[in-house]
Amino acid sequence: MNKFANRALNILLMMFFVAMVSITTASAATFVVNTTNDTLDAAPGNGVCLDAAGACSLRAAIGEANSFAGDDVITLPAGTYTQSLVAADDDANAGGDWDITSNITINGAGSGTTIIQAAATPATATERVMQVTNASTVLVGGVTIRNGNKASTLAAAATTRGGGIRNSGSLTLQNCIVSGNNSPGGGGLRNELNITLIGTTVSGNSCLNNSAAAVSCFGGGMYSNATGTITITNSTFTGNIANGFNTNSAGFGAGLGIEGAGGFTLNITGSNFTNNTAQGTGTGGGVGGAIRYLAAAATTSNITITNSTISGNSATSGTISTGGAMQGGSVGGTVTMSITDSTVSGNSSAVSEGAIAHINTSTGPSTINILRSTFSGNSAASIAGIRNNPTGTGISTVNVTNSTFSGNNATGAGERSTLYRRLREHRLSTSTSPPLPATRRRRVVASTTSAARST
Ligand SMILES: [Ca+2]
Ligand SMILES: [Ca+2]
Repeated sequence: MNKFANRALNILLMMFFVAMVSITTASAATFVVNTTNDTLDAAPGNGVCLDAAGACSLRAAIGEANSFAGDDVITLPAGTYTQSLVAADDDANAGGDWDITSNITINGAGSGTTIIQAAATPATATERVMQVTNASTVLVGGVTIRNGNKASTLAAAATTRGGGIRNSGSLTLQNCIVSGNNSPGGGGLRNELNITLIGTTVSGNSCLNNSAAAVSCFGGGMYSNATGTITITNSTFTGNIANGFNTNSAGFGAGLGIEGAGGFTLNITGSNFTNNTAQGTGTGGGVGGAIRYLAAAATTSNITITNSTISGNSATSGTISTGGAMQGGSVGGTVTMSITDSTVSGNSSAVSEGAIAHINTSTGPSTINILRSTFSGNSAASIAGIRNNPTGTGISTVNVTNSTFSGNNATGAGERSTLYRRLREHRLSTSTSPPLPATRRRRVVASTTSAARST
């Protein structure tokens, strides 16, 4: 291409770019935050972000963007943005959590420098950090979301769902940190539609409640009850806790808990689930150290885990601790889980299933496909590796192809590894392992707790 053709192309590209910019700006506005104060916009909907003091705060920008037509963008510079306006449990962005009610993009300066917090320290706030209240499309990039706290006696209470963010829309978190948040129904994140995490770390969050009664908690890092899609790419869940610390309580899904009555899709790629802890007391226990997955009705759910690592997670204490890495299955529907090019190692359960406890009480089929993956160093008192546990009439199958099972250790004096022993025979096998014979389908997981659901 000669230089004249090059110049013509450049001019054309420039014209195209200018056209695109004008199309974008015609239907939306960009609001640039310039104060860390927590203030209301003085005139929502006029296209200008200004509080009574003449500044643009995060709350004013969200309030203006909620009211102003178009898909708006908020530029959030480095700084620490702390809630100070009070409006308990409101969903109109008047105070407490920042409420998003329209399509908004929030661009932080980076998760190390742009901090959005409910309080300066963990476990002191009475509000979550942020809420997407309806089916809006929201992108939040380059921020830390921290120190939200919605303590409650009820795991299922609507107002207490989600310590960091409660999402009822289609939310993407890109290059964010979600840390130090707490709620009995989703410590860091609570998803009720679609959520995508890209390059995001969910760490040090917890689900617990302050009831004296036997109330369990669901999802230390994230909890989803959606009939939607959960996409986790190049992200990390670490150091989250599901703490069912009340009498006879359970902690479900320390890293991630998913319970979908309408079927769900969970795609995990290039991500790590490490050192998450599920714990409980009495007749309860920890259920799913990294991930708890449960299809709770006659629907179809699909899980893919690719190029990912699940290690060092644990289900501890209580009498039914189960699934050091994962616990779940189907109590009415069909679940297919494919684990490909991944590692499940060093997970432990105080009672049973060091790696995966998979149940199927339904009439439909349930399948785990394991391809080119390694299960090593997992441990439990009973069943170090995987338990495939169909108690309904549905056929449950674990297919293992080109994978390694090594050094998994059942430490108890009672029943040892059932499926694990069988899987070991297929170490480095290119064949497909058949379903367990009926004689090996034994030891029903404690029924009420393992099937328990939040709402
Ligand atoms: Ca305004
Ligand atoms: Ca709210």
